[in-house]
Amino acid sequence: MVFPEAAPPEPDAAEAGRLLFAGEVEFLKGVVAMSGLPPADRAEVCFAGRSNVGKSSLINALTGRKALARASNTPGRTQEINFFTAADSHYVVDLPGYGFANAPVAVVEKWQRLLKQYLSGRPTLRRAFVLIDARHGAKKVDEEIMSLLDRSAVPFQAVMTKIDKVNKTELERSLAVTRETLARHPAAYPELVLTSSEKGDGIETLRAIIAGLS
Ligand SMILES: Nc1nc2c(ncn2[C@@H]2O[C@H](COP(=O)(O)OP(=O)(O)OP(=O)(O)O)[C@@H](O)[C@H]2O)c(=O)[nH]1
Ligand SMILES: [Mg+2]
Repeated sequence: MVFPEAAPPEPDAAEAGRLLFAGEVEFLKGVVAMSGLPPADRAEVCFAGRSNVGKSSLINALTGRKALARASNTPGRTQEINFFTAADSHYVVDLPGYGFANAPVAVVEKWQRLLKQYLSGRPTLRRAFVLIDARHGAKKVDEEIMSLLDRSAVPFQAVMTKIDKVNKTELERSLAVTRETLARHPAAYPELVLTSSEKGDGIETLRAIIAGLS
């Protein structure tokens, strides 16, 4: 099968992932312009996805802290590029959501521009995780981000979110749509991760994947 689910990590990889997030994970800063980025001095991963897809919740689940990255019911809540430090070795970055317009046009444009600058201009960005709601599968705006990542040569990996909200049939359907989309994108990593921040599915796998990127 193309784009199979990533296998659960081997014990060593799982332990490395656990350790990475077991210590202090701290909020470093929120960035509103490229000039505010911290020095590119360590491995970095970011979480991209439509507004409300569950980026902040996933970061909270990875760190085991409920309110580290702000998660809310209000789409468009995360409007800055938020940097978190994990074990002095990684930056974990929570991005503003895309594809949501309930904000002044000028504001939306400003943060979309920043998002694009960041995704295409960060040399230490090892992988972008592109989050896709398991209820919907990849949409046109997701594909736009994937194309930007292709052009910027940033490897990305699809992460299905909220799998606790769908049954098997619905999941299979959205996976099929997502796989079809991924197949058009050379920067797509060949495995995807199925997650639920609510129930914990896929969290150990994702921790191990991030720890493996250095
Ligand atoms: N059932 C369920 N709900 C989830 C899950 N992940 C996130 N949610 C809910 O989805 C909503 C949005 O989550 P956020 O983490 O704030 O989404 P976001 O992608 O950071 O949103 P923006 O910052 O606005 O782009 C919240 O109400 C979360 O509680 C999940 O795995 N399962
Ligand atoms: Mg958020």
